[in-house]
Amino acid sequence: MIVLKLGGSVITVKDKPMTPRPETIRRLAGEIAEADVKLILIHGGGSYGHPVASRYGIKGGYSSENQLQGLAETHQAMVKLNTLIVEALIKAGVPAIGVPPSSLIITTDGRITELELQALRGMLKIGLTPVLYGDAVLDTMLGFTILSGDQLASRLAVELGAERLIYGVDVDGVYTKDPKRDEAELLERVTPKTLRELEAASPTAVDVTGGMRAKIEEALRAAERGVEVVILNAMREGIILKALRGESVRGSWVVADADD
Ligand code: IP8
Repeated sequence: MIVLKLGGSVITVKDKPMTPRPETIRRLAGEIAEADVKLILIHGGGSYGHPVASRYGIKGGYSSENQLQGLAETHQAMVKLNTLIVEALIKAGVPAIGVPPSSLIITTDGRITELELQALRGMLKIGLTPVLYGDAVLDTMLGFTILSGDQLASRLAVELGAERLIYGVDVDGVYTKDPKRDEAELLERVTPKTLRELEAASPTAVDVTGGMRAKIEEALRAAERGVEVVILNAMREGIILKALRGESVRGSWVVADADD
């Protein structure tokens, strides 16, 4: 079984509220259909979930009653995006089913502490492709918060014994510097040590590019539990198909059991 997380910047135009990338979504749905593997798909919020969540301060938890409206709107924005993805998959011939994380998960200070897996296990067993997303969820300390698709993907990969976890983003992987601003080198292998070095040498490399630091930290959690983890560029045509098939692709492999 494979867990694939598609970043919000891949499937939406990040700086234009509620703007999807229908062509990219269609292409990716086609690649997933062609790969024909047992899969859980998770997607990020992009220009759907993030603007409304930040307007109401949902991540920081409960501070006033009018945030409840914001929480509802955040979730609904994600449901809309999820519908676009699920519909594209169904059209491509994948028996995809949208699953709202807020119904299965409770966090404690932002980390998943309750996770109901029965339905997901059953769906995978009969050959359905569950499609989840970063969501507004209840939190035992904060009241509510935002659960990132990155944490969800890593946790599901571990709990469901995935052989591979693929993070599809809009850059080729982890760079020594911010590739959108500076001349930078792609790291084909990322270890806890590389992460520490990156943070010390070039904080923007791990911070600016869509929260790369948090992504690497989540990736390492799965790698530590034996999952093969790769961060790659889902904007490149055909790369998701190859990665799902286990063929070699350009990207950054995240490994925990390094000899360093
Ligand atoms: O884009 C957060 O998921 P992410 C989604 O994976 C929301 O960080 C609801 C903002």
